[in-house]
Amino acid sequence: MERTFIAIKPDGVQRGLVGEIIRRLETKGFTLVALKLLHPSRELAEQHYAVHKERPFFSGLVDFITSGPVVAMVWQGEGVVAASRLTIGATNPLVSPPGTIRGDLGINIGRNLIHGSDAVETAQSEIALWFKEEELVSWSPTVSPWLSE
Ligand code: IDP
Repeated sequence: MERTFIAIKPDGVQRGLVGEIIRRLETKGFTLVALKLLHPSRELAEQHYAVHKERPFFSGLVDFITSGPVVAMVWQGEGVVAASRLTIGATNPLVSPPGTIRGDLGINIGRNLIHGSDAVETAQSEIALWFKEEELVSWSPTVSPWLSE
């Protein structure tokens, strides 16, 4: 079953939106398989956003992600990588449609609340970066027959 890495950024934690964001992912039908609260190191943040290291916003982004606690999670489900990106919404909350997490709750591109892996391969490397194998819990919700055919 497909898995993705999702993180509630420091603005989401500071604004008290952890419960609301997790509720949206749970009610969509994704399965939570790992969760922890941590204050990311600069090294972890730089590795996570390595693809953006030449961009002008890189150091501000690393400052922001390391500015407070982050909720790191792994979610599982059919097509969860692409489907959770739809639930999360566009990178810029100002143009993210209502109904999406960023559209309903986000402020602007530099304070967009949440990260979600953009592809299956990225998800695998981000999960390995943020979690140890033994932190992932394999389980099947008892509602599974009602979640997929
Ligand atoms: P994504 O988070 O929707 O996948 P990416 O383009 O991968 O978007 O960018 C990663 C993160 O970098 C964004 O979520 C946002 O926090 C930040 N970011 C992207 N573009 C800008 C920008 O132009 N200014 C400030 N921050 C940016």
